Amino acid sequence: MSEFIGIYGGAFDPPHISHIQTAKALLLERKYDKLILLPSHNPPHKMLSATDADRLNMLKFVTDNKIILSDLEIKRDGVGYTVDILPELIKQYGDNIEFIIGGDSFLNFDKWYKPLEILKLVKILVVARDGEVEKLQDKLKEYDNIPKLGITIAKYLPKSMSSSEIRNKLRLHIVTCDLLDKKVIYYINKHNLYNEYDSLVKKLKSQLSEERFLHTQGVVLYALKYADKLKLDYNKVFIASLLHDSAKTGLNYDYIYNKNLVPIDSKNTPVAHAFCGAVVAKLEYGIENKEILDAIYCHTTAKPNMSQLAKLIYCADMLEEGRNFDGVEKLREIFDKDFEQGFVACLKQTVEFLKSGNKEIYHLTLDAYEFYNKA
Ligand code: DGI
Ligand code: FE
Ligand code: FE
Repeated sequence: MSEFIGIYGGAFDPPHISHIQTAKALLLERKYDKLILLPSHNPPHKMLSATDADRLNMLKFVTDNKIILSDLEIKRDGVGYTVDILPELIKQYGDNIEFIIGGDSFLNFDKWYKPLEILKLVKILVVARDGEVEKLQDKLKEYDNIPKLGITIAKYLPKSMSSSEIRNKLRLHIVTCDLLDKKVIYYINKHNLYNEYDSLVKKLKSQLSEERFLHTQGVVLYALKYADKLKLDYNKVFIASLLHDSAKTGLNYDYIYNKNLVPIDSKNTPVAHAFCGAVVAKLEYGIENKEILDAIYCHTTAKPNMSQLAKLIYCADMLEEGRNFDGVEKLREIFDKDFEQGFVACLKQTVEFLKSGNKEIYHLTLDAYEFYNKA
């Protein structure tokens, strides 16, 4: 009988603690002789991703005598379907292979390329997330009468950890000791991975109070969580949310008013920093993109006819994890379910808050309120 081999594929961009814990736990639970880490291939120069070489190097810190790294998929170059790579894995590791896939992938398994072929080549281990198990058991029943080597749902439930959120945190200089192995962190720092926004982040950090910078990090993380879903450009979302409060420094921005770059009636009001922020982002941070500058401009007041990007920054500013005003949870729920409704609810909440405090409301805020309540 050939050795029992678990194959654990993924982007590992970067490999995090939960990847490592999962590998070790599955090794024990399934009694594999070896577990193979199989990083996927990224096209060269793929934006905002570590290269194949760097991901291989980071994974080397995770390996030991039972956890083995394979560059098979990376070396193949070009898109590889699972069904095509399996014969190569069998050639190398023998025919007693269990292929590990996530619960969410298994729910779409019938839409994979040639799923029935896959089932004849290898066993499948489905790794569920908390709360997914029942749904997966139902799904598994659909394969009862289909020829296969075996499908098992792992008992081990991995801690949910997202590599994309970790990349965002690294870009924002948020400490990730609880998410990444020390050696991986050291490698990332040494090789300047995930540092695309370093100069902006450093400059901003030196200009804002600690508290304001913390809030800003929260806004960026919150906004980025929705960038894909809203089909917004990652870079625009990152920069607009990063620089939205770039004029909240306590410095004097009279030069902006003296040059008439923003409406004079906003001077010394709570909305001034948003208008000035757009100018600061342009002149002091070198941001030229109109959409980004516009989103910064209206992040406090909102305005009629906002772009999706501007709405997202407006809401993320209000809903980031550091906010704890009454009703914020409810607003987050609405926003998570329906972006447009969430935006209108945020706007409404702000106007009602200002009214109840008898604060003067800036005319652009009132225009926005009227515009979106008619719509
Ligand atoms: O800069 P932040 O504190 O992160 O948040 P923000 O830019 O939304 O705005 C700061 C404050 O401005 C907040 O307490 C709400 C208030 N604000 C928003 N629109 C108006 C306003 N204040 C007045 N007086 N008038 C407005 O139209
Ligand atoms: Fe602000
Ligand atoms: Fe803010």
